[in-house]
Amino acid sequence: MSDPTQQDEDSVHYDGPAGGWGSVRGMASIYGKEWATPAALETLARQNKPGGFMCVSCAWTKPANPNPFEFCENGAKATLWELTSRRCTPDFFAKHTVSELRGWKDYDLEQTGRLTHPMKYDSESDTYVPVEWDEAFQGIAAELKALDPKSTIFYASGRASLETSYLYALFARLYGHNNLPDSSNMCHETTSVGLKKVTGSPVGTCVFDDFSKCDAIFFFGQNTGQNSPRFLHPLQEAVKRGCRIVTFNPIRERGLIAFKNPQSPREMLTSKETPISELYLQVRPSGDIAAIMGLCKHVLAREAQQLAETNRHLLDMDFIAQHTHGFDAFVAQVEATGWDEIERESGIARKDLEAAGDIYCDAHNVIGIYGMGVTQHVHGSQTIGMLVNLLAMRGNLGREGAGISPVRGHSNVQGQRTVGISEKPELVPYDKLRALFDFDPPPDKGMATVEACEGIIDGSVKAFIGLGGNFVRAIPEQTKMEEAWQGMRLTVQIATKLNRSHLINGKVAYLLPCLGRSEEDVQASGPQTVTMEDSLSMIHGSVGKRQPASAHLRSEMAIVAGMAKATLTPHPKLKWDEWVGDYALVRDLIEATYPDKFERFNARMFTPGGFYKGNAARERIWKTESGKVEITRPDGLNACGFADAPGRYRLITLRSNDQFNTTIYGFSDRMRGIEGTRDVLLINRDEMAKAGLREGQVVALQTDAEDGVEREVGGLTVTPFDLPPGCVGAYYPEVNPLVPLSHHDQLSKTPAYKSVPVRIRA
Ligand SMILES: Nc1nc2c(c(=O)[nH]1)N[C@H]1C(S)=C(S)[C@@H](COP(=O)(O)OP(=O)(O)OC[C@H]3O[C@@H](n4cnc5c(=O)[nH]c(N)nc54)[C@H](O)[C@@H]3O)O[C@H]1N2
Ligand SMILES: Nc1nc2c(c(=O)[nH]1)N[C@H]1C(S)=C(S)[C@@H](COP(=O)(O)OP(=O)(O)OC[C@H]3O[C@@H](n4cnc5c(=O)[nH]c(N)nc54)[C@H](O)[C@@H]3O)O[C@H]1N2
Ligand SMILES: [Mo]
Repeated sequence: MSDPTQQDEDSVHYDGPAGGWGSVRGMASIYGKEWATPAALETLARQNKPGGFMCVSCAWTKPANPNPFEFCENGAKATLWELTSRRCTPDFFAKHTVSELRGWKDYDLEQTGRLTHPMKYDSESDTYVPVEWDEAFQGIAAELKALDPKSTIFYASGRASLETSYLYALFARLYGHNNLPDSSNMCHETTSVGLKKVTGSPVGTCVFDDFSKCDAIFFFGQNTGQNSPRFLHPLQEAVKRGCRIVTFNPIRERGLIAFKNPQSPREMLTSKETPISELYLQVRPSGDIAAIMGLCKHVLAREAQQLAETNRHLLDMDFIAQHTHGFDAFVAQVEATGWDEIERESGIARKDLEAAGDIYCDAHNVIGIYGMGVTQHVHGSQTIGMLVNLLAMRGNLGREGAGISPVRGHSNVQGQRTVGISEKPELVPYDKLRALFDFDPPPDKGMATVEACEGIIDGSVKAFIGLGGNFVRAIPEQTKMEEAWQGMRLTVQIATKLNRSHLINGKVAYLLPCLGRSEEDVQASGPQTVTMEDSLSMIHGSVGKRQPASAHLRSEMAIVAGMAKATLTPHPKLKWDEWVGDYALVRDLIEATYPDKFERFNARMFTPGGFYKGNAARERIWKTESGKVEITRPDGLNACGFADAPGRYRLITLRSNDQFNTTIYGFSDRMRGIEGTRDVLLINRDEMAKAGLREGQVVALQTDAEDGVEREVGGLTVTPFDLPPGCVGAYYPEVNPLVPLSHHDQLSKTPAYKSVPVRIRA
């Protein structure tokens, strides 16, 4: 059994707990670099508080009784990143051609600071030149009017508010398409499709209170300490009251091993830290289906034993009878699956899976948590199905203190889906849109991220608008995409900071700078509030107070409405100017479109802890095909979709502790002990020896796919790291050129970024 306190001594590692002085130092290093205004601390003190502003980092919930400082190291970095005093001005663009900037690193691009002026690409000088807002809107409108709406893409990156997102989706449909890919197409689309298929709900069933009532938590592929650090506080509380935590992750992530609360002076001054996981199992990448199969097998063995000894069931027979469909067929599959196969595919010993299974059986209330380690695989949806199967066995769904809880990414990514950013017309109440705006929304399904990329590559997509994000850097198949991108007629990027996607331009290209969420947004009716939905389906108002980075910035609402007004035929029901003047009017529209979720929206938006959007699955109403929880059977035991072969590794693409997606804050992956560089190839020492590699050697990775495309990323330094056999790790987005576009979850098309077949070229 793997002991959470043991580390592979030979590998680079960080000994300290997550949180602790390291996290304070992490913040301090950013304060030093990016400390912008004396009032930054005041902004941080308002972060994630009722009436305050909602963090632009992760989507973790904002509790009703916040900590004195309800922010984490990474939330502080995200805020300070936005509040930087550096400015990326027209002067800067005059000095650097776009071709030159394309040679810069992601880090250096964003270090230029906040964008200050609307800019248009001038192909003659190969530079961005300033443009007036109205001229930009008219120019964009002229291009859009000349194009077939179905050949255009409106992307959203998961940050823009509910109000802006609602208008953005409305703009797309009025203009004539459903091509609304969202960053969630690259992360939790597996949840939106896979979890919905089996529970009827596209989101998790847990609320905050459940974390104080559960007896065990099972983590699959979610890195709490780094990607949703505020979640460590309720986790620490849970552990202290006896909740048992089991983690499945190929990497021993510090946050799930031990936590020292940086907000507790006592813990900071003593050496006290809270161990988090009682059992930490280093599953092979893509081995979770097998691991959960093992857990289920042990639950069935315990059921048989308990029934024989006590004549009482361990399984929740009432739940299974009333609420599930397909249970018996699944039991037959579990029984037919041998332990040899389970051990081989999961990389975990039977006795360890049995020990984890015992923790599951001995707990009354169990929560299953997952993140990208589950969703970004060829069979990610099937893995979610397996987790639901496991939870269903003992009725751990739709009950207090139990349930399934995917941890979302961007701060409003879940909310964007809720208010209509979706390529699927059936998810949007078209009857309501017809009644409110007098038009017929397009009936046909639109393009999500993978289809959008296919369309850009084959030339059928002519225009791309990006509401935030760094699409070209975040997607798979980057090399081909960058070439094809330049064949588009129009590209528009709405952004706060310069990134690579702004440098790969269509024939006509605009770069439109917007306000950040921490900044004051004053419109005709006065200062505005925007709203978000967090990972636990709570809706919160957010008020920015900081002075905007430049007088020329516009809010995302104003930019979206500006483009829409210039493009669309005027209609008395389309009140773009009034809506921008008072966002409360847009909240009324959201309420009118989704009355069950947003009742009394304006009145409730400052409810401490947010107001709950509701979730039928939590009430045990299953909106699935059978009207019950669908108990599914996986096609096989590995989730990676390819076979093992000599010299072939499963590549995990990783986030460091010093980045937010494609935004690189720095080069310190503190909790993994990797400092000063991101160009590394992580691999364990046995594999190094087998492959004849030495520490510090510089190698290249090549994609091991037989599709005729050569994909290679070089300059990676071999770094010994505690990983399971047969896999390697490297940082996202640097290795994104290695991911084939066709390598995605079968059901939802979420790119399979966590198990890419590669070989090493020395
Ligand atoms: N600071 C910070 N916060 C963030 C982000 C950020 O970049 N930085 N990004 C935001 C976004 S958009 C998202 S979607 C979330 C992402 O947050 P997470 O869901 O935590 O995503 P990752 O860090 O990509 O991967 C999670 C874990 O999966 C593990 N893993 C890899 N393969 C497997 C596997 O096959 N099985 C299992 N069980 N585990 C595996 C990895 O070791 C890693 O620890 O975080 C959000 N929050
Ligand atoms: N290999 C690999 N690839 C991945 C992943 C992975 O794990 N591995 N993860 C995937 C995931 S989960 C996601 S979510 C995607 C992320 O994909 P995106 O969401 O497209 O990318 P981000 O890096 O979050 O976008 C950063 C940019 O957003 C802009 N920005 C920041 N704040 C604001 C704002 O308030 N408004 C506006 N308009 N713009 C703003 C800035 O210009 C910044 O440069 O990447 C995916 N790609
Ligand atoms: Mo994400």
